[in-house]
Amino acid sequence: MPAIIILGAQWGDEGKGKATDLLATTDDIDLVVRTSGGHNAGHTIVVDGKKFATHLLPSGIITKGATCVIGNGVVVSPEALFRELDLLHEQGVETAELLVSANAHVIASYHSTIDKVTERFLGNKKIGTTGRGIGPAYADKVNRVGIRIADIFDEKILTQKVEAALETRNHLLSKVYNRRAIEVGAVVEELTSYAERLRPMVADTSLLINEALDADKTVLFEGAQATMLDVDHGTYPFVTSSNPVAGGVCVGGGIGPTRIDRVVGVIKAYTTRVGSGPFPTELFDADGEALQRIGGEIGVSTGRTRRCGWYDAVIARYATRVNGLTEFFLTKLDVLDSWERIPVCVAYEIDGQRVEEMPMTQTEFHHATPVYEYFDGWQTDISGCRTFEELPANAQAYVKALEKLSGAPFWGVGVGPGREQTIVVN
Ligand code: 2SA
Ligand code: GDP
Ligand code: MG
Repeated sequence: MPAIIILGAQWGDEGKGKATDLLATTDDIDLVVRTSGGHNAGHTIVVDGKKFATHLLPSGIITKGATCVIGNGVVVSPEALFRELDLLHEQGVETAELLVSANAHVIASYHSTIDKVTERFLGNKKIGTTGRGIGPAYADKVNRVGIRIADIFDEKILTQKVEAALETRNHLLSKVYNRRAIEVGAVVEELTSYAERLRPMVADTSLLINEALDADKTVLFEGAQATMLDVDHGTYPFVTSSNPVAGGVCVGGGIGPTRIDRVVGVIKAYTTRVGSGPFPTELFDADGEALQRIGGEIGVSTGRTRRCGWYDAVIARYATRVNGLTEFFLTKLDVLDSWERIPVCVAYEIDGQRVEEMPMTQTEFHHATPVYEYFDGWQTDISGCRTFEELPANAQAYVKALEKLSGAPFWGVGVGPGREQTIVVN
């Protein structure tokens, strides 16, 4: 299976890092590629009880042997990139080889300033961004005033581009937000300071990925954020500014859709969300608090508490549809160990009507209330189970029911954060 996509089927933090690490370790992966987002992502990998976090770097960075690639669709903060690499080295990790697309867009410190200032300006209408400058960097890209990695190596071109980018930004900062203008020279100096360390990593990553696929090598595309945070298919405007869906992998990696063999949607046995926006199965009671506590639902990048709710099969079916999922990887089943009865949202009720599919408009989605079916819990510790048959009968029935409701087969089930705490079903 040469090209595999791993992506988030809900609102992020489903355990994509663990799924990537698992495949990278067991499937002889040659390349692990990031194609969207930036250091807003937070992936946790637990190996032999030791915890590692990646943000901008692909999770494959901790697996020796694989080459890691940051594709053209990613927004790259060189500062975050080197901070992350240095931290992993301090932790004694022998990192994999890393290549960065010459065409990836750059996040400079002013993007993060604009992100935070804009959020403050929005007040209670804020998106709840990570404050990492992701939205402003993608806005510059689409506005055709972005700075790309290749620009860092030519000071004359870089200066012209920074001037163009800051023209509108400074107008907004001084006239609307009453802030001091950002100086062109300071941004140029900031970015050129990374040139020397960055240079050996820069590559034509689209060519590299396509050549690897031509040579029948295995390429793993590691998703960041998730389907419901997609700028086109998510809960707009409460989304990130990129396309974390499967289609985004083609654009952000520079490959055609015919090259993809498997699309794996990672999905939790319940649902979480960080930041603002609608969330039909969200819980505001003791169950919500218990999911948050038992699941350790805290943002890996910002330390924010994640909102928690029950499994939403409407979202699962939607993720199957917009990504063309070939399979799911179900994570965190063990978090549900203590419940006597587990609700699952099988449909919505919107203005008195039962709705089986994701509604067409955001207004309808804001009005959606969950229709629940209830499943018996197993009330026993499943973290030591390694085969499907070892799971208690009620846990097996829960997994089988979710699979039937979600629209694609379940390939694996996670019963703990460790690499080995996984059950392969199919
Ligand atoms: P942004 O910063 O512009 O991408 O924010 C826009 C929305 O996207 C959400 N978002 C995320 N949601 C879940 N996990 C993410 N990564 C970190 C993690 C988040 C953290 O793994 O825990 O540490 O807080 C992530 N990145 C972006 C964000 O919450 C906004 O709703
Ligand atoms: P990502 O952004 O999708 O990579 O996910 P995060 O790393 O942000 O959040 C997922 C969290 O769940 C991490 O702390 C993982 O270590 C943890 N995790 C992953 N799979 C499982 C599982 O099956 N069970 C439990 N209990 N934790 C898991
Ligand atoms: Mg995460």
